[in-house]
Amino acid sequence: MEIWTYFATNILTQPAYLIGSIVLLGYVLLGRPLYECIAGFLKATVGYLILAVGSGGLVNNFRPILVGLKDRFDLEAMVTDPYFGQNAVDAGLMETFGRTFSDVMILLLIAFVLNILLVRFQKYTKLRAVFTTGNVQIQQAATAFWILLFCFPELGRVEVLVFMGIILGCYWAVASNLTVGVTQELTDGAGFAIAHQQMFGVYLFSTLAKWWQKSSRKKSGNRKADKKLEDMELPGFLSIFNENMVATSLLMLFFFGIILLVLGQEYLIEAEFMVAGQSFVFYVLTTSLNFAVYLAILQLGVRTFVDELTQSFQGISNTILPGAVPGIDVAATFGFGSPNAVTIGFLFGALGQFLMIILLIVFRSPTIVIAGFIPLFFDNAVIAVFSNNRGGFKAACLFPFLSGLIQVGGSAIFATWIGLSSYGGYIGMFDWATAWPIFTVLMKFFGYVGVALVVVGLLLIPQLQYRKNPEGYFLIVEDYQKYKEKFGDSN
Ligand code: ASC
Repeated sequence: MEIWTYFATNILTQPAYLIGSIVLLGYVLLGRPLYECIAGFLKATVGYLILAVGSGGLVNNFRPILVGLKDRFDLEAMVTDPYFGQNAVDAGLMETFGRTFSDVMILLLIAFVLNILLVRFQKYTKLRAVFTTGNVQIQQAATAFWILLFCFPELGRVEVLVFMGIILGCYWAVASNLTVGVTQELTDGAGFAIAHQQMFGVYLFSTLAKWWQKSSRKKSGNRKADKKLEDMELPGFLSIFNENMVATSLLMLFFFGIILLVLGQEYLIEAEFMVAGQSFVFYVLTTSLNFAVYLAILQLGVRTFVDELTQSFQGISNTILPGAVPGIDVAATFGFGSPNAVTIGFLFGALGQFLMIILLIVFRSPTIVIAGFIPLFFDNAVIAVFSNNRGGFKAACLFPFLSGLIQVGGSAIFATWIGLSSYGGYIGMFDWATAWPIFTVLMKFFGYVGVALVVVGLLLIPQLQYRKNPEGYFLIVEDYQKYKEKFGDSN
């Protein structure tokens, strides 16, 4: 157990080292010389750490600004953010259920091993993805623990671990597997899937985007599709938006300019965002431009490690886990497709979230939501990236907007029902405002039968995917170029 805890604390829950180790193992299995294995490990780990600097920079700079709205106006509100969600679970567990949760590492062991076994027995399970994003697994485990106690307050320690291990292990394997095809399509066969918190959302909106593209082709009669963001050339002064860094800077200046103005200089000084005497104009400018800075860092990180991962994973998928792909952080997709989609997704997601927050206030919802940065940005940006890739620019605007509405509406209703809202936070990510509430309804109303329904229902999903194209289902990960020749590049 000590060895496992050491591994889980330092590697499994630290994706940079987990991805680095996977690359190392992959190269060793490929029989590469030791110095190449070490170089691969270093490049992958450094690349992932760079990605973490980018995504951490975004989170640490922009989350406090959005949460500032709560302080500034003294609101009784719940923040939708995975870290706030985890804190809320910690704060409420003892009072609500008389429990503490210290078995996270054992839980991760059960779920991780189950995920690997499900992929190992792929012949029967049809599962292809191994979830490697340990930092989000912990947040999800905390929320799932609360949900399980809400459904089964009497459950003993061992039963909790077994149920959660099975449900989470299946969710990670199945939902990540759902994104394999669309991610191969986006990245032209980079050989990874998404392992994060909006995997059902990515699949849902990618499917809708494909359908949208088909119907807009039909309507136009001449097989003209909606344009993708990267194919649009804006004319005249608008052409400055063609350049991603300029577009991001201008749009964020507008977006955060308004929010910072609403917060006001006085509050910003009082809350120590600014120091007295500092120029407000330049503070707003620097803060907004930093968005483009961190985004550029994030994309550099992706470029640094994805190549290594793609090559080295062949070593693993040729030997110990045939037909497998690693599921990695959603931010890795921001290095593909149109970089402007990331910005567009964030803004339209914000529009949807803010509209739903206004509706909550108008209809006197018992729970008011403050939009947390992580669901707002990472969910909606990725939904836009995939929607744009399949459905074009309009889909990249509409779907994040819908997702924004759903994230806030779903989280407000669900967190109120299960009692987490009164502790100030909820994870708020797309799957946790949609799929998990459905699992919870099943378990709450059908008891153990409900648990079985969730597990069987999840395990059926890859079977249905496989049925749709048995010939291409494994080929898409084994040899994407061959897959494209056979089936075209849209699956
Ligand atoms: C999350 C979370 C983060 C970010 C990061 C995105 O859900 O907890 O820290 O998203 O994984 O790169």
